[in-house]
Amino acid sequence: MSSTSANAFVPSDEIRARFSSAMSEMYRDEVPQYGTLIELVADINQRTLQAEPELLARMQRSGELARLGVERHGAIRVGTAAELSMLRRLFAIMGMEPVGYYDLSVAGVPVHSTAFRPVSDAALLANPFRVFTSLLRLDLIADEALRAQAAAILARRNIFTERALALIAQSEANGGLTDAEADEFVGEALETFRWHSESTVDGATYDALHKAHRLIADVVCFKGPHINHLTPRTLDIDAAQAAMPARGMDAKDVVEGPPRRACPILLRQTSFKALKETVRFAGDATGAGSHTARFGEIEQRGVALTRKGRALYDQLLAQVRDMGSAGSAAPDYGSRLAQVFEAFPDTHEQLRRQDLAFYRFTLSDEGAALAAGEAAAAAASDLDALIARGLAQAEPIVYEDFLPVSAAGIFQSNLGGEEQKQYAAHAAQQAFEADLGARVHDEIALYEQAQQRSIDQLRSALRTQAAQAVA
Ligand code: OOG
Ligand code: NI
Repeated sequence: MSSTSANAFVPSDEIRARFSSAMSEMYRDEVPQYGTLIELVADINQRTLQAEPELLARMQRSGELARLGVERHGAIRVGTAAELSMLRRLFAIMGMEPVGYYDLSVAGVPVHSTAFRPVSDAALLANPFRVFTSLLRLDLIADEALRAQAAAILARRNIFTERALALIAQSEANGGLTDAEADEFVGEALETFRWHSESTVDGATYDALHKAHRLIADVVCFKGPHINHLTPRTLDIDAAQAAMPARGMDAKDVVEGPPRRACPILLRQTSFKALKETVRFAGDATGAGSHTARFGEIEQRGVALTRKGRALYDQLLAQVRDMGSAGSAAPDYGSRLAQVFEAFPDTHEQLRRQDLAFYRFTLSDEGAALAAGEAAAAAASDLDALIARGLAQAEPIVYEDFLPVSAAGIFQSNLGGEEQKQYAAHAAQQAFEADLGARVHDEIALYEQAQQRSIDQLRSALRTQAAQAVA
């Protein structure tokens, strides 16, 4: 490739931004209630920022304010290894790589999943769009004949357009896509995620698969992996949850994840429940059936936790669940959650000093103005000392990933009812990666590296300052 044509390629961040906005537009058309949710979240974010000038200032500093409005994730479910690995290639064109492994079988959902997302600091800041992607585990269907039938149905479909496949291959060969090709690619990729109200199977087949698990019917009976929700980021999920019914939304009973805190950690999520939609089954010209799959979700993101912090989170959450159910049948869930999580430190100072959460360290204005000798000494001193002296500051690194227990709660509430299937829980990460055709990134390692990079940059800036002043 000559450098001139390479220069004409559209950056992957830009393709991702175009794709995520096209997806959002398509979903708003398909599911008007999602548009209402977006408006609600925008209102609440604006009010929160007005009420919390400190939050506003911090988000401005970190560059996060600019991405707040485009902040979202989506989710899809596929049926075969071939579909999953082609999706990996499709998302790679948009700078999205598989991060994390989520075993949902523990929660009675016969899938395992990863999230395709940008990984570098700059790419995340440019546009953080992620797609939670689940692969159906046919091996968890007990009925052998039904399992074979599902596999045969899946083997017959092709979820990608010819042109999308050609553009993926072309981008891989050439190292990118031109402006016109990128637009074409976005349009073609979108086709894969579109809703199809016509099922590829007859009503009896749908019913049989549905009976095995609603999710199996959702994956197997349609032409493609329709996007099943999109998720804007809210700065106050409790306010958004409370405001949903007034805007006509049937909100999920509980907010998933940690309780409300002064220092938000990880991820809190809630959704409006999936809508019942009309579908037509193959060979059935007269009657129309229905299918429930698509919903809208909101998320509030907090600081990413270290392995130690995550272990504490998992332990406390398990404790809350051991005390009773997490569903609508448990009106005391919120208070149990709040009570147990009192054991999780709730100032950024404590979270950082106890090595529970990740931070991005930057020089303060004072730090950047240090004279040569002082800069040299500062470069060698430890971070706590620099922070105590006001020479450096620690900004929370936002958690960009998902939580398996929360994801299970989101799945469950949108599968209708309190359906609980028992599967022998066994994570199958290696099998998943073989199907994907790649290893998934270890999400915690990514945060560790981001924190370390910020420390290296801070020290190197101080050293440069020391050297320059001497010269
Ligand atoms: C995915 C549910 C998981 C989340 O935000 O945790 C998810 C699905 O229902 O396909 O999106
Ligand atoms: Ni989601």
